[in-house]
Amino acid sequence: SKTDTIPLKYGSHRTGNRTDADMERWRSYGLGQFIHWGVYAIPGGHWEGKSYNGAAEWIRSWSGVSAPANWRTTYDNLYKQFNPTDFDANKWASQAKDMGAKYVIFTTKHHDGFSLWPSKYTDYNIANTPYKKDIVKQVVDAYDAQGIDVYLYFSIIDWNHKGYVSAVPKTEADSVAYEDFKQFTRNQLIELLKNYPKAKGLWFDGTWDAAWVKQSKFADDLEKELRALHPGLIIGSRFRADENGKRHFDSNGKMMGDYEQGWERKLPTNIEVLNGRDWDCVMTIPPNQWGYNSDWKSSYIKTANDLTDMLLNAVSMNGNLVVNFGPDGNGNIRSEEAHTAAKLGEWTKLNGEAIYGVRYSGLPKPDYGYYTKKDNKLYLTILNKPVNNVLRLTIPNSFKQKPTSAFLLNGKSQLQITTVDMGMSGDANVYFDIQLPVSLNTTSPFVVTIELNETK
Ligand code: JFZ
Repeated sequence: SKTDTIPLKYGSHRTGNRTDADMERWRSYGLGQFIHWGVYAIPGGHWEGKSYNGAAEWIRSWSGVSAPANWRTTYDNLYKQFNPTDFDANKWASQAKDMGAKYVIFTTKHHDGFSLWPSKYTDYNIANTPYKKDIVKQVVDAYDAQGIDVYLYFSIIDWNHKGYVSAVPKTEADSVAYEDFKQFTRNQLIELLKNYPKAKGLWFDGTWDAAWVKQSKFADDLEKELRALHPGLIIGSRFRADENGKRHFDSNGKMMGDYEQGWERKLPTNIEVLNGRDWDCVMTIPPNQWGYNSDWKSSYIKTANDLTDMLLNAVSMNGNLVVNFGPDGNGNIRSEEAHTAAKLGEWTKLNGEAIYGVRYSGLPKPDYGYYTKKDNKLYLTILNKPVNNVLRLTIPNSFKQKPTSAFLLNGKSQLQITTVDMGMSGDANVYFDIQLPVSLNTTSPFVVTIELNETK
């Protein structure tokens, strides 16, 4: 509903969502996996015996670690010890498949600048570790073999590159160095797309620096170049800013990129705020740890049920939920994460119909759970089972379809559904009651499938 009132060269180049097959596929994923892995997995949130509460992948920047004597000589030399002998990409991929993930976002390079592929453009890469082998290639091939689409996470922030700066360069020397950094960034991105053509998209991060925000022309040209190199490429809204420094949405309020990437560890509370846009939510299992932190004891760890709730919250509003994993320095996925993935997988295997390829139902959200919809099927995932075992459906008159029958999705047992006459004239809704079996004694979310017919 926004009109382009401000002329822009480097704003959004599209109105509305993409309609091609690649984006349709993205839209049907429902559940994804994020993996944060790099040399920060070695310290695992601890440095010289001290525990750092911030996100473990940021440890290089915390005071104490960031003292020059430390990071130049110690953190940036961790790669010389990086030898994850237990790493098995096929094991990760089959675990992701069992969880029900349809796509994976993998950190090819986080803020520290360490490249998990043998990049020609920096020595700070996997080839120069004792491990030597290309990790990005193994991840791409293993996940692809399992039918899981791969997206490459790439941080524009690069603490290891000499020309990288956060603030707008002030001196001539800094500007020259920053130009060199921009070309390095471009080279690495082209290299990634050429090396790993199976990748479906790029997931950008670390794009908030004032120096990068100023690069509207460079970033716009680069995005076009990357798209031309890799038709169908999917890029989120967190890559570039327009010429007025607006990120995610340009100065006219139009989204830049193919989907909204601003839902980081948070979920929209209603469909209206999304304005019909595609979006994903990336979620940590602890409150805020992406990379491996050996100490999870001091904070709340989300359960598989918590994640199921968030997954339904996302898909009920046309979004994807991406659950993060932080493997340790040896390449193992920690037991807590493996357990949660397995639990979530048990649920997605039984109830996949309610989460994959579904859309926003068009109905108001019920208090006891979430609706998702596909064609003439409405799925009601219940997280708060009513104590009277009756699900009252409130269907606005404006909703074109009406319920005809109801089933428990897993088990397929039919449930009684009755029309409720409230005896109120001029009511904007019609009501239906679904009787749940009184014997249904479950502590897990469950799905009721409601069949709909067309009504006038
Ligand atoms: C960034 C990274 O700094 C972090 O380490 C992790 O990789 C995460 C996925 O992305 O952190 C962010 C990015 C964006 C917001 C917050 C933290 N944001 O938009 O609120």
